[in-house]
Order: sequence, then C-alpha cells, then structure tokens
Amino acid sequence: MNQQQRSALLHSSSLFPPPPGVKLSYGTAGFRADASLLESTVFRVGILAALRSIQTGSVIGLMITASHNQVSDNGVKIADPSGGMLTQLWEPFADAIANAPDPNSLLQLLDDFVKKENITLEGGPAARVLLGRDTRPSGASLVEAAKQGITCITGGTAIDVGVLTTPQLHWMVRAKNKGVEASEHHYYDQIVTSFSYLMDNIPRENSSKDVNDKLIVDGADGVGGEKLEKLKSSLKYLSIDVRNYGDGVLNEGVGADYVQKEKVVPRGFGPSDAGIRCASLDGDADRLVYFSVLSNSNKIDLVDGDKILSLFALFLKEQLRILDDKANTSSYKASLGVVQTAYANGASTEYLKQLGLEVVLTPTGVKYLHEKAAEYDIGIYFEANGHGTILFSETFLSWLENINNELSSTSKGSDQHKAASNLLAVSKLINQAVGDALSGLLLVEAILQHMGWSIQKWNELYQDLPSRQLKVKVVDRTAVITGNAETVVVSPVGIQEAIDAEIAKYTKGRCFVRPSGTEDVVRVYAEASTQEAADSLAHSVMVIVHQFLWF
Ligand code: 16G
Ligand code: MG
Repeated sequence: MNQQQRSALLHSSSLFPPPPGVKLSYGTAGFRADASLLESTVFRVGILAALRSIQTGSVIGLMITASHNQVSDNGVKIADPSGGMLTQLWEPFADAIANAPDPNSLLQLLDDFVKKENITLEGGPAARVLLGRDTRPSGASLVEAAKQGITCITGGTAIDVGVLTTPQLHWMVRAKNKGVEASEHHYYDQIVTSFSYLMDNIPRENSSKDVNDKLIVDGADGVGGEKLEKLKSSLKYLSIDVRNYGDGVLNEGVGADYVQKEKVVPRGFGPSDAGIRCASLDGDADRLVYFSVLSNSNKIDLVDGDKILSLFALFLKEQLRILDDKANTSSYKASLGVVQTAYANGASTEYLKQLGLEVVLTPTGVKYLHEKAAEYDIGIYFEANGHGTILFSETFLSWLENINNELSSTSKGSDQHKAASNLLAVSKLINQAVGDALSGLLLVEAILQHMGWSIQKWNELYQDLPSRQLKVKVVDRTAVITGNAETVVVSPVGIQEAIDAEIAKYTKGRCFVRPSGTEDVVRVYAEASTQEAADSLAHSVMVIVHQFLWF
C-alpha cells in the first residue's frame, strides 16, 4: 500500500469513528444494528467491497437494509460477483475491520489483509461497487458513508442505484458481471416477459374457476410493496391489490416475518378478505409467504416457504417428466434436488420424499442452502420463513436451449416443447442470485393458474405438523455447538442425550436447539402430533437448555 493510499485511509476513517463499546458481527446476513450506530461500519464495509471488487476484477454489490427489523434499525451486506452472498472466507475479516478501535489499527488490518490476499492496489483493475438501499430513512446517509469507504480506495467507483429490493441489487450485480443489461428496467422486463410466457403456455382446460386472478399483497410498508405497486399494471392475467406499500410504518404489524411468526392478518387486512389469496413480502422483499384469512377472524391459514417449495418442486418435476417422455431427444438426466433446513416442517420433508425427490438439510442461513442447491442441475431451496429460489446449472440450461430449439422446429406447440420452454421461462423468471419475493410471487401465481388450484387446494398438499418455537436467554450462546445441519447438539456434552430422552416421549416428536445468528438467544424448535405435545416438548427442552447453559 503506497503512502498516498495510507493517508487517504487514515484521513477518511478518522471521520467515521466507531461507536464506543459496540461489538458487531457480520452474522448470517451482514451487519445489523440501530441505524445510529452504523456509519463507521458501513464506511468500512465500503472499503471491504472495494477490495473484494479489485481482488475478483468484478462488480460487487453493497446493500443497505435491515430486512424485517424495526424501522430504526439498519444493516449492510455485500453481494459477491455471482450475485450471491459475500464469500464466507471474508466474513472474519469483515468482523475484524468493523471492530477495529481506531484509524491506525484499521489501517494495519487492511495492510495485512491486502498482502495476505495478494490484492493489487496499484496498476490493477479499479474497484466498482453497486450501492443499493431499502426505504429506511437512515439509508440515504449510510449510502454516503459507503461511498466514502469505496472511494477512499484509489480509483474506486461507487455506482448509486438508489432504492431497490435486496434481490434486485443481487440480480444487477450478477447481470453486470455476465455482461448483460443490468438496470432496474431490465429486471422488470425479464420477469414480466417470462411470467407472460408461462401464463400463455397454460393448458386451456386448466384455466378453471377454482383459481381466480385476484391476489392481495401485503408490502410490509417497504420497498417491495412500492415496487410491486408500479409493476402490477404490466402483469397480464393477474389483478393485484397491493396494501401497505409505504403509507405506514415499515414492518410494524406487517410483512412476511410478522405473518409467519404471529399467524395473524397484517395491518390493513381483515375478515372481509376471507378466502381470497393473499401474500406478504418482508421489508426488503427477499422473503415471501402466502396466507388466507379465516372467516370471521383475524387468524390466517399460513402457506409458508415449505409449501412454496413443494409447489415449485411438483411443477418442475412434472415438466421434467414430460420432457423425458420424448424418446428422440438426446437424453440428459437432470438432477433435481431440494434443500431445506431443520426448521422445515416434518410433514413437508415427508411429502417431498414421497414425491421421490432428494431432500437435503443444511444449517440455517441462505448462504448454506444456496451453496448446496448449486450442486444440482435444478436445485430448489427454501427456508420455512419464505426465503428461497431455484438454481439452474449452466450445463442443463444450455442443453435445454438446444432441445427447445430442436423441438420448436420439429414439434412446435407439443407438450414436450411447452415443457422445455416452461423450464427456460422459470429459469429467467426466478432470481438466480438470491431468494426474491417479487419473482417468487409471479412463479407461484403462474403455477397455481397452470394447476388450476385455489390457495386452499394448494394448502392441502399436506398438513403441517404442529410446532412451537421458543427463545432461551443464556449466559453464552456460543457454548452451543451443533452438528448434522443443526439437528444435534455436539457441545455441551450430555445435552443431546437429555433432549433425545424428551423427544422419545412424544408421537412424531422432533426437536432441536441452535444458537441464533441474529439475536443473543438459543432457539428451541419442537414438533409433535398435537399442538399441546409440541408446546410441552419445546418447554421441557427449554428447561434442559437452562440447566446446561445457565451457569
Ligand atoms: C437471517 C438469514 C435467514 C435466517 C435467519 C435466521 C439470510 C439472508 N438471512 O435472517 O436466512 O433464516 O437469519 O435467524 O441469510 P436466526 O439465526 O436468528 O434464527
Ligand atoms: Mg429480508
């Protein structure tokens, strides 16, 4: 690092002192805290993004959002060149620089890291970072802090793309690095075109009365609602009523997280919506759940991420089967895999296995699911909380393009041709970079129309097992070490045996504990054949956690 670069870093970082006594961690989804504490962190993440851009010779994304957290919080995370999450290898460095106490120690850390990672600061490619933010009021000033961080690396350019959903920013990073058009307009163009294509391909006999074109969407008073409100008029065959698109307080009694956890209607919904298909986005529109309002009540029937996954899996499996029926296509056995976490309802896992699908579990957090799903030709991943997407391998997509062209000349309009083009349209509609509530919603809508299913019919695919989640405050949650995709506790020794002994008392009992990645608690999840049993199992295990960890 030359002298000019050193002084630029020292000078700029002295303008962004870290708040005293605050320790931040990159966690499962970037840094998050009260917005007033974040300027220094965001400035430093700007530096980090610039270094990552130089190292990879690619465009990097930096998103300012705290997703479903309250409006006074904010956060920052990085999108890697593929559009996915920042490589896990850099997370410890992110933690280290965020917590460096003063400009000199920050400079020392950067100097060491640049050497260790062979990052060429002079004469190599210049850093380019796309900067996006959600609708939080604190976003604008944090974007300025990020710009200072990016541009204090010599030659660094910050490209401010304004207010976007998190998945839009990830999509843009991916598109830019593939050398294709990457504006917000192109994002809409791609999803609207592929959605229309899928809708036009629907077998006429399925356009039944069971499924109507009306959908009500809770926009969480965030960026997703705002964007959908603008997008909806370009969507053929679908009439969307967007509520909570920015007129109320972000995430307050609204949004996918609220709806999924509380299982009640979000603000602005009520008994008069009973029976209508409803969906809810989270604050940065990377999570999606569906629900229907029960009559004469504020309670809902929740259709969660597991059911969205099941719907997608069913549809894709069917398209692959139709395609496979064609004897004279050059055969390609596409691998189809489903990725869940331990939070997936046991009934969903059983249902998917009964369909003959390969189901694997990973630890909680999108980065783990995404990585696993990328191992298949078609990898579908979802967390129960509504975050997920479908990944297509390059090899499979190029085979599909060829077959589609071949079928288009030999048997245009045949079932096989439609199946091939449906699969291609899904790969364009669904965000390949990260879970995306807007594109996920359009795919759900297209598939429901295709099947001719109402939300009730969809919800009946299987019956969720009753479950209960609890939080336990402990002295040190890092003392809990889990294994086997968080399904067992490895340490403290003896706790798993105690949990197993409890589980054995319940029919269809299943229970696991894990330290939260976003809150200072240990989480308990329990499932059993009745709600009372699930509650009781969760409670007994909470007591065990206390016994082992409250010392
Ligand atoms: C983060 C993760 C989400 C996970 C949640 C678990 C991303 C983008 N988000 O929000 O996938 O479900 O953390 O929270 O990775 P917990 O560790 O507090 O239970
Ligand atoms: Mg989110």
